[in-house]
Amino acid sequence: MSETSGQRAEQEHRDSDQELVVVANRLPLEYDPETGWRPAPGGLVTAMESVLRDKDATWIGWSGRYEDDRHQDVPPPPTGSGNLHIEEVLLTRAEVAGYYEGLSNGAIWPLYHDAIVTPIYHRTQFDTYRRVNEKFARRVAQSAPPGALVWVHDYQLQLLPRMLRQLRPDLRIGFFLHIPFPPAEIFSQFPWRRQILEGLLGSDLVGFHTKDGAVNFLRLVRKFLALRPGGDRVVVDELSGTRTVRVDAFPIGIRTQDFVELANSPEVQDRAREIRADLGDPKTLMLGVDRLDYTKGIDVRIRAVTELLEDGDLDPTETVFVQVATPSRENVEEYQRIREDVELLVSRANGDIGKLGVTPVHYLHQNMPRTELAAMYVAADVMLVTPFRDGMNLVAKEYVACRVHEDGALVLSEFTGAANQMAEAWLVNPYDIDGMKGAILDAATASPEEAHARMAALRHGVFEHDVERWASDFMRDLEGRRGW
Ligand code: ADQ
Repeated sequence: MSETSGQRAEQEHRDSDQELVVVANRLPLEYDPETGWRPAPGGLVTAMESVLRDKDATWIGWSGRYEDDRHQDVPPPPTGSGNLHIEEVLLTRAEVAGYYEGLSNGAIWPLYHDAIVTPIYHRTQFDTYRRVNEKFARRVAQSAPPGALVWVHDYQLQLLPRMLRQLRPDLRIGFFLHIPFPPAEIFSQFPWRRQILEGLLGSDLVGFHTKDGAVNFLRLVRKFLALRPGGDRVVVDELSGTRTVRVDAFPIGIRTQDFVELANSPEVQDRAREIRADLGDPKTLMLGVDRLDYTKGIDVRIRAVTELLEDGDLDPTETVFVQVATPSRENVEEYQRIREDVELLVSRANGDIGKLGVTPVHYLHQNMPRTELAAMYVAADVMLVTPFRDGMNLVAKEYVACRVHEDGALVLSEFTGAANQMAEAWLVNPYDIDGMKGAILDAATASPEEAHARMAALRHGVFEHDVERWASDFMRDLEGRRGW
């Protein structure tokens, strides 16, 4: 199934010879003192690989080097690899603190995730956010060939499309938001809401994961900019005449084939058996895999599992829960707090329900190679994905892709973008702990027939909507091949 959509994507990329410029906060490279610059792991890089494979492209982003410390012996990143040209934007420490850690991760991130922690609005940080967006815009304006396609990514760069259009009206600009776009009741509190909406409308195409995100954006444009969107289009007046902006949903997927191959490999199969054996061959192995972020609902998930074990609904001698949490944004205070909360919950659970030689909750605060992650997915009987809010959630899709025998159970929060496409999962409201406990128990004790029926349907959807389809749908609309 994925091959069909992959072949279609490749054909479509070959059909277009316009050059592509990708703009994102980070470059797809990272520096390792031992080996030098190497490809950075991460969702965006993987997602963009299929688009970048057959096109001449430039990727503009921050490398992680600071402009004001003379790079402490870190050499500049290579400017090219294959047909991808790399352009580094250097930021000062003050810029990173204000633009990235401050406004992006202290204000926009929580606001766009239902304000589940209080967003902090600092005027000086918005000023820095604006200046860094300008810096990126100037760099793109200098580098982009005439008439190029520019694909801007994510919440750190929402002002950029308008700034870039003013500098380079010849470019075709697309913007994709990887996180949710909130409804008016929440978005309206943002002190610089007009600037954000106007910034995004500098694009020709604005993409979200879900229809809800697109509808929220169109409503806000009507409310605060007094524009009258018609369907998925907004007509904006400019000095040079009117211009049409298209707004739509493009649900991201994963590279399904990669996960299938990994899951089928003898190395991963062996490792999965080893993991189960190391955990004492439990009857039920439950798994959570997330960046350690307060939006992911790791804390409520641990509470729900702990209560099930305490109540005796699940037997602690036969059930093991493994939570993998990737270190994330450790300079932001709320992230230090969630780490402490999670670690306290894990140690309480083991203190209360564990026995000598019986550890019901395992917690790994570390990054993992893809193969190890795939082995975890293969080993786990039940996958728990319970965010309070999530743009899409790729972990849910990765687990499903790895279940090559069409078994296993996915418990999924209805507040993820993924839930729109994964109705056959055990859907839960993470704010309702009793409901969540019931769903986890049902998933853990489902008949093999029910689990199989659900998993087969989930796999169909994940293969159908893979990342190549996401990228080719977005590119097709950006190039105007769908007709405007
Ligand atoms: P994230 O919030 O980072 O992404 P998610 O979509 O789940 O969330 O992607 C996480 C990725 O990191 C997955 O590919 C996963 O395999 C990987 N990962 C997690 N833990 C890991 C570990 N310990 N070691 C190695 N890899 C690990 C943002 C949005 C999401 C949206 C994506 C893509 O918040 O809603 O789905 O972008 O648009």
